[in-house]
Amino acid sequence: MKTKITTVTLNAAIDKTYYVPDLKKGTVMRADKVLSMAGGKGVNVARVLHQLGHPEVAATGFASGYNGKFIMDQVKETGIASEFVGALGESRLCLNFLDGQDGSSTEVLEPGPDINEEHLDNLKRKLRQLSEESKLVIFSGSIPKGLSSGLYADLIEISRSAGAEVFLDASGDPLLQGIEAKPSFIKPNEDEIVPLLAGNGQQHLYDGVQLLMAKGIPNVVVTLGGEGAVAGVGGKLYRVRIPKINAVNTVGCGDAFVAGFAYGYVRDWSAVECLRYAAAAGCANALSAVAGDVQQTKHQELLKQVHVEEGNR
Ligand code: TA6
Repeated sequence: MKTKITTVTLNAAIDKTYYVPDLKKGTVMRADKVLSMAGGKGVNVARVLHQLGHPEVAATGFASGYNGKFIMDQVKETGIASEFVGALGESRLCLNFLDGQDGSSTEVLEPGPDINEEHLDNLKRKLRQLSEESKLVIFSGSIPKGLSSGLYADLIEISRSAGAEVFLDASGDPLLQGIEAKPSFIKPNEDEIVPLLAGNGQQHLYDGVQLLMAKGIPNVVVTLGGEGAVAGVGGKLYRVRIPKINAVNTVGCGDAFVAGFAYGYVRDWSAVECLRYAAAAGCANALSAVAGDVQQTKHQELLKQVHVEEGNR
């Protein structure tokens, strides 16, 4: 039986977190501390899956230049199979400025490298091979400039025809087009559900989730930051409630959520167990200084404090 989970990060990054005592636009600021981590959404998902104890995790996507080497080296050192393909120029830096005054986070994300037809063919070949070996393939994050926003739909088709199940965590057009390829899981943002239906409020979110399930997507989750999440799994609706925590850095919480859900999903856990595990992973990530980092002890502790109820209240 296959156990491998492959994550796909088309625009892999080095996530740099700057601790700035008092962030002020238009001034010169000196950072107290800087942390650098291999990132981009799929890389974060891979790292958290590994930290949660999933035995076989691979990461692919585009990585190039000095930054790409940093990303691939760190992925390998973590114990994740690095299966990236090259592109032209430098992989991007994603900068996150944490303000010491109010704890807010301000992100600046570079566009990323140039990708031509040959690079794309290499990625498709690599993806086909990894999908044959994998139980689940998770596509996460933005599509690099110059590539079609329908790309996820094509890649999902490749993975599925090679025998893997597929999760998609994207936004905007890549998500809307990717939905047409019916991935097994999506995690739209609250504001992406809004254009799907008229009206607003929480009931509206449940209607959006139901509509997406009716389109043939069995697992739909909308995370709501400190308010937890609403979800639709196998035709039923769920409300996920999380404890109040003192968040250190919320960047990567969504990725940790996806990793937690995937961990349970490939083990055929119930909807409630998958959602509980996922939400606890998201919360645990917020307690770490770096993006996409879940400590087992914190995760175990938080698991006891997450509550998942069936229904739309
Ligand atoms: O989810 C957080 C994060 O993965 C950051 O680490 C940063 O790299 C960013 O998202 C990239 O998102 P994007 O959607 O542009 O691929």
